[in-house]
This record gives sequence, structure tokens and C-alpha cells, in this order.
Amino acid sequence: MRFLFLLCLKILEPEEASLLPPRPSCSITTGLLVTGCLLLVLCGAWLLGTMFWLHGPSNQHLIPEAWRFDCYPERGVVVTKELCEARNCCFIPASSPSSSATRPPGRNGIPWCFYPLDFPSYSLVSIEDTSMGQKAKLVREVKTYYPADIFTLELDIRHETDTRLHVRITDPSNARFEVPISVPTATKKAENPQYTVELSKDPFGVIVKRRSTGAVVLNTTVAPLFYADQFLQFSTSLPSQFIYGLGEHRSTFLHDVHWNTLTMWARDVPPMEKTNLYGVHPFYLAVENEGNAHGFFFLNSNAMDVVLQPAPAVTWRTIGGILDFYVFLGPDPGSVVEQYVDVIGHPAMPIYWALGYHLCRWGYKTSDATWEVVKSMRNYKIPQDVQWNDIDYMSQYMDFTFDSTNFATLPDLVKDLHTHNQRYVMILDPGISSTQPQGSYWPYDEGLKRGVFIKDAEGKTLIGKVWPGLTAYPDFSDNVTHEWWYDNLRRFHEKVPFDGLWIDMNEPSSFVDGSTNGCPSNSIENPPYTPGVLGGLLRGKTVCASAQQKQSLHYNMHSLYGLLEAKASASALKRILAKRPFVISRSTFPSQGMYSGHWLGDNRSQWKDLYTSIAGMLTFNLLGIPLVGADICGFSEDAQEELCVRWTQLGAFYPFTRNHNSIDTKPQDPTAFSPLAQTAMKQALLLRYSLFPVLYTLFHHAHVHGHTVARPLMFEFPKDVKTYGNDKQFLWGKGLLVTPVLEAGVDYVNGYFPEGLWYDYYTGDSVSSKGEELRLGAPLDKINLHLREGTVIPTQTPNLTLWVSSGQPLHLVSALSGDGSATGDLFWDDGETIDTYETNQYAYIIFNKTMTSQVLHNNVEASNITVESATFYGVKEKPSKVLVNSKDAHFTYRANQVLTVDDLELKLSQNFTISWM
Ligand SMILES: *[C@@H]1O[C@H](CO)[C@@H](O)[C@H](O)[C@H]1NC(C)=O
Ligand SMILES: *[C@@H]1O[C@H](CO)[C@@H](O)[C@H](O)[C@H]1NC(C)=O
Ligand SMILES: *[C@@H]1O[C@H](CO)[C@@H](O)[C@H](O)[C@H]1NC(C)=O
Ligand SMILES: *[C@@H]1O[C@H](CO)[C@@H](O)[C@H](O)[C@H]1NC(C)=O
Ligand SMILES: *[C@@H]1O[C@H](CO)[C@@H](O)[C@H](O)[C@H]1NC(C)=O
Ligand SMILES: *[C@@H]1O[C@H](CO)[C@@H](O)[C@H](O)[C@H]1NC(C)=O
Ligand SMILES: CC(=O)N[C@H]1CO[C@H](CO)[C@@H](O)[C@@H]1O
Repeated sequence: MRFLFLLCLKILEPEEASLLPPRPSCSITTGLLVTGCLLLVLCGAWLLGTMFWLHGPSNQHLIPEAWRFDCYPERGVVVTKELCEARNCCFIPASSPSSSATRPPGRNGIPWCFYPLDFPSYSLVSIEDTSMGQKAKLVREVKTYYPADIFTLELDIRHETDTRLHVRITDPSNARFEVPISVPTATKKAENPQYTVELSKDPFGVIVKRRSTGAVVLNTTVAPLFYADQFLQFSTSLPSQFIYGLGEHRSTFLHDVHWNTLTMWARDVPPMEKTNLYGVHPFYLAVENEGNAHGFFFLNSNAMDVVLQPAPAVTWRTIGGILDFYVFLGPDPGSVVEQYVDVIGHPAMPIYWALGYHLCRWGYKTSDATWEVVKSMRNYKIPQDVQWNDIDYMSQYMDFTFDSTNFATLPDLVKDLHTHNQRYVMILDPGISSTQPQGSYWPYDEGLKRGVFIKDAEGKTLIGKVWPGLTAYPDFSDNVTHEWWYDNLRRFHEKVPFDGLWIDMNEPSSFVDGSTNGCPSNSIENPPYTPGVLGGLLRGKTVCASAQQKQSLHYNMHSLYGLLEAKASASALKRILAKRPFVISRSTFPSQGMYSGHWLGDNRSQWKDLYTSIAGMLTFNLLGIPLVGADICGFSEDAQEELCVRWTQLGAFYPFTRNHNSIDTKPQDPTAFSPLAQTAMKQALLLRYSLFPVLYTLFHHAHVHGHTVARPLMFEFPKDVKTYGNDKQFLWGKGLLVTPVLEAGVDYVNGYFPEGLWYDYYTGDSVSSKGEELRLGAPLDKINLHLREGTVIPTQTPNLTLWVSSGQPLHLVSALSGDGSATGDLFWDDGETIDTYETNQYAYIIFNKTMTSQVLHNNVEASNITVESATFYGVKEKPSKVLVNSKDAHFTYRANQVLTVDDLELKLSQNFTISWM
């Protein structure tokens, strides 16, 4: 509000008025001012005055700086008045000292060169109704300053569901590249859409409003539409500055809209701010002023910039493909994510041990050294489900080999893991060594024979360089490659019976830019406009954009590499193991969650990285990839003990929990630290293991309903603005609040508690918050955990692996709300069979009120799982008797209002009731 008010005043300032450009088109009309001031009573009087004034001789006003749409986004150019006016744009230096006409990569500010309001765009010339909505013809009369404008376009508006609108703008005379992921096809127009769609004719624009509130969720009329062969751009206003998603970037969870350009193009680089990283996710979630949320998904895989500006508005600027986007109406944040994953695909149900503790490092020098750590973990009785190896295990870093000297005992190690109910996962890189003597390296020889590798522009196998030296790159857009990948995995599995795959370097990464022969010089390699990719060239640290893949040019396919490799890997694992596949991928794209999880990349053992990992984890939960976590204790640099303890505590609540370390750094597995630290880490991991039933059930809901697992507070409290920027705490599901320590040398932590009753998970002590920040004690061996009122969670006595603990009895913990109610649930199956939900091989139980368990589904043998005890937080008075299935039961009651009923021996497969009076 205050911002808008200032905006109004600013326009009226006489100094600014004197800056009025000579060109009438650089001024603003009432429409925009009305938008800017609509909400303001204070603006009312002013508007009246303005209306009058507008009819006077001088009807010119500056376009407010916040509303300037950049006409000269090229980097490394000093934009002069001449250059700008050659594009028929307005040149006015910005008032802010921080802005600049030069634009070094990664920096940006208020544009000095921006579109006038009458900059030529498309106009809508004809329209017709269709069974799904409307189709229209768009025409551009005036060419833009980029080559190959497409002058006639087809607009297709599809009202797919009541909460999902789909808009496509295509070239009716030439097929253009489209992203090869399958999306749902609706056949019936939505009957009661929560949105309205209006079309602006000239200039053309799409305006989408929320029907219930009138909130404008999309308005593309705010800036001209570009649709040239290699430059497609559109902008929309945003209803607020609260915008999330847009991965993969290192940033706070809530994005900064102050001239913040987020570039997307898969890239191998350690996470840093304002840089395109490993994955590409053109999806955002935005909150409107009433606390409603909507989502926007731009289905495009080409290199692109997403520009956020304080209007607030966003500009999408891509260099290929088509304009194909979805609007999701929510209205709450969780529903937006559900609607998004309905389009891109629901995340897979993970195999149970994926949720255990994983240990890895680069620089275990031998298989025996790896084994020693596993044994040491067992000796100290610290939970561990999975042991990993980085590239050390390979012979000369070649895929599908293992070093027969240093890793001679690898097969024995894997067998030993299996006899201890533990699992083995190893790394694979896509680059296949191309320099081995013919006949000595099957993967390359066979790959050449089957033609699986990416070709250069001339049709020859493209050669880059990765860990094994010179390499060829499998083209996973070709089914033939999937079969070859499977054959390699099957052959290797006969030697080393691995359980899952870690697919790294799949941006795809290369140590030479483009190829060993460089890349051709053409408009694919050097497009008319290059988004703000690190290094300024598409081929930076990857293969040539002009390289050829089965489905299209690498230019179009680049950011899909990790997705397609994950798809090939997951399907091969299913065939080899006949169980749910476990794959963790570095590069990701929408729909990745169907095939793999993700770790947040190679970061440092520093406190800042500990903190940013929360935003990363929450963002990937929004993006339909809930199986995510950062390298616990940090990847590069030596991890200090205190940091590693705090990180293990937070990491115990990452949906995917792996400690991973770089070469030539001190060991950082739990056994490497002092007894005090070890105990603290062990406690954190046992706590995670005890919460396995909760986590597993949350993954079931992610898989079936598209829910988030690690959940931002704002998802559960969308009307509480104080939660919007909170990325230091998070929830598991709706009711388990995690408040980690994120700084050194403290024994307390401040946490925000939204309005309501919260219970200390460990003691049951309650706190009633009015929506305030509270200081919590946090000695080194404690991570704060609270239950929200109304929550029931099933927990389990932990053991050293999840397989053993999965047979352990359950303990129910109920956090009663003010009126004495609470609900929770449990999903149960054998933990590894594919599609148990889809094929009816599961049990589903809900816990209601005080306390009824209802078995809603029971198609597995859940009868040997028992409920041993139940604890109730917030029982206001000591009961005189407690009844379990109408029989008297023994109980204890503590003064802090905690009731515990022990020795229940209740069969989970049967309904039961616990009540008291
Ligand atoms: C959409 O944007 C245009 C251009 O800024 C503006 O004139 C119009 O009032 C906006 N429409 C709505 C509904 O906000
Ligand atoms: C590749 O395989 C998929 C699924 O097996 C199939 O749907 C698709 O048609 C195949 N594509 C080609 C080009 O063979
Ligand atoms: C783990 O399970 C085994 C076998 O059931 C049992 O003997 C052991 O005591 C358990 N350990 C813990 C820490 O509960
Ligand atoms: C549960 O019972 C089934 C058959 O009743 C049995 O096969 C299985 O081993 C039991 N599971 C555990 C963990 O005891
Ligand atoms: C149990 O709770 C669910 C919601 O969690 C509700 O739909 C159901 O009606 C409740 N059942 C009873 C018996 O209270
Ligand atoms: C348990 O409760 C559910 C829901 O009320 C009911 O459908 C089911 O038949 C009950 N099962 C048994 C074994 O009583
Ligand atoms: C390996 C590494 O150092 N990675 C990055 C971690 O993040 C910081 C920014 O927060 C980067 O500067 C580092 O390069």
C-alpha cells in the first residue's frame, strides 16, 4: 500500500515532470495509473484531478520506473540514447543511483531503455469459440528489432478444469519445437471455472482474473508480445510481490522482485546467487492480497530469462519453442502445487530405504576404506540405510567399471550391506570414454554400433571431456539409448549388485566448452539474443547448442538432459530389480519427480549454506520433487564439528538425507567426531527414524495427491503475512514444525509460531501463540520440534535400519486442539513393490478425535504391526478412567496435561477406540 502511494506521488513530482521525453509514446495513460492507484482512497481525489488534467493539453506522464519493461536486455552493452532509439524505445536514465546503463552479467537494475506504451505488438484480428474455449488469430504489422518475426500466430485458450487454464500461442504455418513431456489432454470445457478470461484486442493481451475476488492474476497487456524465431517474450503484472518457485536458483525462498533476473539453462556450477544452476523450472507460485494463491507454468525448455520487477511484474524471455502456459487458481498454495503436478506428473512413491540415512564422500580411497566407515557406523549404533560411492570406485573414472585394485572388494562390501539390510548406491556420469582400445570397453563400442551418442552439427559423434578424459554423450531422447543404458546397467549389476543410482554431471557437463572441435559459428550457437547464462555462451561447460539429438537440436533439448537420463535410469532399475527405482539426479526439469529425487549440489561447509538449504528444499517441494536434500555438513571445505551437528539435525528433516563430502577434506561422517557430537548426531538420526511412518505417509500423499512433504509455513497459514518470508523453519506435512539452529555458538533459537496452540514434541508442554516469535532453548544436542494443535502422528521405535524398524510397534502422539480434537493418518505397504497404491496392496488408517482408528483400506498384512502406546498432549484434566475398546486401561497423567496409555497391544488392522472420562 505504502509503495503504491509513493508511486502516485512520484508521478506528480514536478522535477520528474520536467524530465518528460519529447516522444509522447514514452508517457503513460490513465489505465496504468488507475491500476496503480485503484486500492487507494488517497489516490481517489488525485485521480479526479488527473482525469480533468488528462483532458487538458498536456496528457503526458512518465511511466513509473517500476513499470519500465526493458527494451535493451542485451548484456555487456552500454545502452546509449542512439542505440535505444534505434529500437524505437524510450531512453531515460533512472533516478536510482544503483541503476546503470551497462549490464555486466548477473547484475541488473532499472532499465534506461524501455518500451513506449505504443510499441508495436500483435493485435487480435479474429476469434472463434471452440469446444474447449476460444481460438484466435494474432497479427503483427510492424517488424521488431530481432530477425524472423512470425507475423501471424494462433492463440488457443483451453478451459481445462475449473482451476486450470491452458494457453498456447503457436505458428500456424510451421511446426516449432515443443517440450516432449506428456501433459493431460482435457476433452471437456470446465463448467464452473474459478477464473475469467478477457482478451485485449489491440494491443493483444490475455487478462485472467480470479472470479471470486476479481484479483488480476495475469495481464499480458502490460508490455509488447514478441514472437520471433529466436526471441519470444511476454510480460504480466503480478498481484503482489510474493512470488516463489522459479528454480533452480540459490536465493531466499521468497524471491526479490527488485529487478531480479533469473536465468534458466542447465549448468554445472556450485550454487551461487544470480546464476543459472543445474535444473530448470519455469513455474512460480504467487500470493494475492487476500491470501489466495495461484500458479503459472511456462512449458518451455529453451534458454530463458525470467525478470522480476517491482511493479510487480514478470517478463518471460525465451529463445525458442512456443508460448505454452498454464494458470492454476489454487486457491490455497497447496492446491496450486497439486494442480501443477497434475500437469507435469506426480512424484514417485519412494522405496522405503530412500528415506533412511545415506552416507557418501568423494575420496574414499578404497572399497575397504568405504567398508570401514560402514562398520564403524554399526559399531557406534548410528542408523544408516545406504552407503554410496562417488567416482573413486571406477576404473579410470569410466562408467560401468570398478577399479579392480583399490575397489577389489566392492562386490563383497555390497553383499555385506545386503546381509545387514543396507543398500548400495553409486555414481554414474553420462560421459562415456571414447578413447579406449577398440574391443576393450563395451559401453562405447556398443554405443557407437547402436548410434546412441549425440552428434555434432556435421553428424559425427560429438566429443567432450569429463572425468575419464575424452567422452561421447548418450542421447537419452532416443529410445535406442534407453535400451543400451539398460544393457550396461544389467551387465554391471551382475558384478556389483547395486540398489540405486546417483546420476551426476547431467546438465550435461563438459570440461571443454562445446566440443574438442569447438562449435560452428551460426545463429544456433550465437543467437540474436542470449539470456544471462553464466559465461555468456550457451555452450559454456556443456556440448554445442548445435549438436544433434534424436528429438531435436541440443539448443532445444539441453535442459531436458537430466530428465531424460533419469527416465532411462528409473526404467532400467525397474527392469533389473523389479522394485521401486531409486535415482538421485543433479539436473532436473518439470516432471522429474516421477523418476528421481534431487540433491542441491556441491556446496560448502559453511553456516550460510546450511541456511540456504532450507529454501532449496522448500522450492523443490513446490516443483513436484519432494525427495530432496542438501549435502549434510556441506560438500567442499572441512566441516567444523558444531556446524556438522547442527546440519545433521536439520538434515534429519530433509526428505532426502545424505551426508556427502569432497575429496581432500576431513572425514565428516558421524563417527569422525567427538563422543558428544556423535551422540547428538545419532539422536537426530534416531529421531528421524522414529518419525519414518509420518514421512512415509507424507510421501504417499505427495505421490497420490501432489502434496508437499517439507512444507513452508505459508502453505498452512496463507493469510498470515508473517509466514511469507519465513525460510528458517518449515513443517513436515500440516503439523510437525521444525526450528533448526542456523548459526554458530548459540544455545537458543528464535522461531515464529503462527496463531494457535503448539506443543513441544518432546515434553508435550504447550504454548499458545498469537502469531509471535518465541525464543527456544537449543543446546547442541537438541533440534526444536513442535506439534500443531489438531495433529496425530504415528511414530515407531527406531532401529539402525528402516527395514528392521518397519516391523516395530507404533506409538501414537496426539496434539489436541482447543476443542479436544485431532486427526492423522498412516499409509502402510511392503515398502518396495511398484505401484502398491495403484494395485491395491496397501493399508490406510486414519486416527480421529479421541481416539478412533479407522482402517479404511487393508490389503496388506498389517496385522503383525501393533500400536503399543498412545500419548495425548493437551488433556486439560486428569481422567478418572481411560477406556480402550470399552475396557478399562492403565494410564499415566502428567501435570503438563499429558496423558499416556501404555501396553495397548492393539492390532493396527482393526479399528479401535481410546476414550476417557
Ligand atoms: C492490463 O494492463 C493494461 C496495460 O497496462 C491496463 O491498461 C489494463 O487496465 C490492465 N487490466 C487490468 C484488468 O488490470
Ligand atoms: C519410445 O518409447 C516410448 C515408451 O516405451 C514410446 O511411447 C515411444 O513411442 C517410443 N518412441 C520412439 C521414437 O520409438
Ligand atoms: C534393533 O532390532 C534388533 C532386532 O530386532 C534388536 O535386537 C535391537 O535391540 C534393536 N536395536 C535398537 C536400537 O532398538
Ligand atoms: C508379518 O506377518 C507376515 C505374515 O503374517 C510375515 O510374513 C511377516 O514376516 C511379518 N512381518 C514382520 C515384520 O514380522
Ligand atoms: C475423521 O476425520 C476425517 C478428516 O480427517 C473426516 O473426514 C471423517 O469424517 C472423520 N471421521 C469421524 C468418524 O470423525
Ligand atoms: C473400520 O472403520 C471403517 C470406517 O468406519 C469401516 O469402514 C470398517 O468396516 C471398519 N472395520 C472393521 C474391521 O470394523
Ligand atoms: C563449492 C562452493 O563453494 N559453492 C558455492 C556455495 O555457495 C556460495 C554462495 O553462497 C558460492 O559462492 C560458492 O561458490
